[in-house]
Amino acid sequence: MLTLYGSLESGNVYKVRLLLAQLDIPHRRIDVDQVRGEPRSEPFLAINPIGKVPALKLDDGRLLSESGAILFYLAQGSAFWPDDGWEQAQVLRWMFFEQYNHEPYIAVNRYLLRFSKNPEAAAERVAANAVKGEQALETMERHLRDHEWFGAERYSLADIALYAYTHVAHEGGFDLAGFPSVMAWLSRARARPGHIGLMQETSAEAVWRLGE
Ligand SMILES: N[C@@H](CCC(=O)N[C@@H](CS)C(=O)NCC(=O)O)C(=O)O
Repeated sequence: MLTLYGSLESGNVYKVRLLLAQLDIPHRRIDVDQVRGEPRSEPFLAINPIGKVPALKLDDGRLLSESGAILFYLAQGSAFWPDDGWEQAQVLRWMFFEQYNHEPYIAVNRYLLRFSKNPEAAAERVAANAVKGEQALETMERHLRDHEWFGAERYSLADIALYAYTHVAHEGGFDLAGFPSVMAWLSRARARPGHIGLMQETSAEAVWRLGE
């Protein structure tokens, strides 16, 4: 059985959990929590030297990390990764956008405001990230004015990658009320078969703690 390392609160881990749920792939989860500093702990660095979750261990012991790489690996042969080379490139385009223009600002502000012990100390960084995060949301809004999905003509890995932190952007201080096309897209994504919420464990999951 596949083993996923990461916590429920992590949007990057949620991307993988969402795809696993939508592909109906059973797995177990080992709770590795950023708030407890566990991704940078020696036991976890021995598993994933990059020191970040998510990480996925295959049945044969191979270890894959980076949410986009894991999504790509799991989605092979499924409807979430298109066959056409142009569409594949479009999906990657938005996944790279998520990693460079979106996650570093929206996810980081969510972390700083919701989970850090001293958010006041990060006020300047939060303010700078807010500007960049708004720009990412504006980009998404503009795209969605005449597209139903990101990347392909149907729901794909690009939508999963972008859904993860956009749907909790308010926790990072972003107001989605000014982005009606983004809100409509979030609703469409939520209506996809097999969708699970961020904090929703699936029945397929057994949860262990790191070190157990
Ligand atoms: N580019 C990575 C980012 C992963 C990431 O930032 N994970 C966070 C949790 S959401 C983490 O493990 N942080 C631990 C740390 O930086 O110490 C991905 O997409 O998987």
